Amino acid sequence: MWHILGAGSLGSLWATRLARAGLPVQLILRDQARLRSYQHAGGLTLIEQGEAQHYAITAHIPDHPQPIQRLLLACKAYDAAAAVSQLAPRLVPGAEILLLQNGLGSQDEVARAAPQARCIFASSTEGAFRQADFQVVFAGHGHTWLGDPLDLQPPIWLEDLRQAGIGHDWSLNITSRLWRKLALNCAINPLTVLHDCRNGGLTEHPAHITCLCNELIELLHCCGHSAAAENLHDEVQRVILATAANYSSMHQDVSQGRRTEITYLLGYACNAAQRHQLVLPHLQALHGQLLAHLQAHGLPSH
Ligand code: NAD
Ligand code: KPL
Repeated sequence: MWHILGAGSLGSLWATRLARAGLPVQLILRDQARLRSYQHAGGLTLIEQGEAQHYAITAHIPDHPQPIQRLLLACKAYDAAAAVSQLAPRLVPGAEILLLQNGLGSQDEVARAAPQARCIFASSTEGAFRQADFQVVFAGHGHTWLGDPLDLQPPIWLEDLRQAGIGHDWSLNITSRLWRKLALNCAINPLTVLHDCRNGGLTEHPAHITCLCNELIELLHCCGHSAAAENLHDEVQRVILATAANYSSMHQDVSQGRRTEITYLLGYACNAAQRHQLVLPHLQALHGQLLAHLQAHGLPSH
């Protein structure tokens, strides 16, 4: 049984594809009110290339008594630890939690909240957004890397993902992958917010991007992730051009008045720099400006 917490964009994308492959799926929704509106919708709708398919997946709330062996955690990084703490009494010994959160920091928080479980980290380039409640659009096909820094043995359920058509690879260095994605996000996302532009708009700020990349490379080396630093600047430029017409995820969050994952992205990078007594003036200034921008827009700065 796949228990999936969070019927947002990624949770719905995973739930519908697993259910379509005939695999048993149960959604865990926040509370009775959300469960009632889900029941009213009658299930999840996945919209792929303009085609909508409906999946009547069963759902319950966190205090349901059913034990959990395998949990897909599909909430935002800032909700992850609290969500898992709530479910901790239901996790059987040897339970596995698959963590879809972007950035770094929430994985350790979850591991502390559920020490009895095996935590498998994911880094995904898939893209999905909610068109309406319980209706998700599969916007960008991509790939998901999965790994466990404490146990290099892949779990048997990777076969379920293959069956569901979820493109994936087992990574022997998932932490480095997460750092690489975090570095890309730190070089691109905050600047798109501060300049209120699409990713392509950053081609007008090449010197600033170069300074940020140099500091991120220094940080990655210092944190023992030299592989994640390789050709970072080239990849940042490549991503800016390849996604020129898109708004970054952080820009979308801010423009829609949603809380950002700043603590787990730029905030995490700046904290790591501080721990290593590294002075990274451009990154720290960017963090300060982003915090001020969020506060000025009435958004949480954590
Ligand atoms: P989302 O906001 O669309 O969905 C999160 C869902 O979790 C919401 O429905 C929320 O109500 C629910 N939730 C939170 N706490 C809960 C709780 N205690 N119990 C039950 N439900 C709870 O978020 P998303 O876009 O799916 O992103 C999830 C994570 O995946 C983020 O870290 C994001 O950065 C990452 N990610 C998203 C995408 C994407 O395209 N959407 C791509 C790559 C990575
Ligand atoms: O992942 C991204 C995001 O918008 O969050 C990209 C497209 C890589 C930009 O940082």
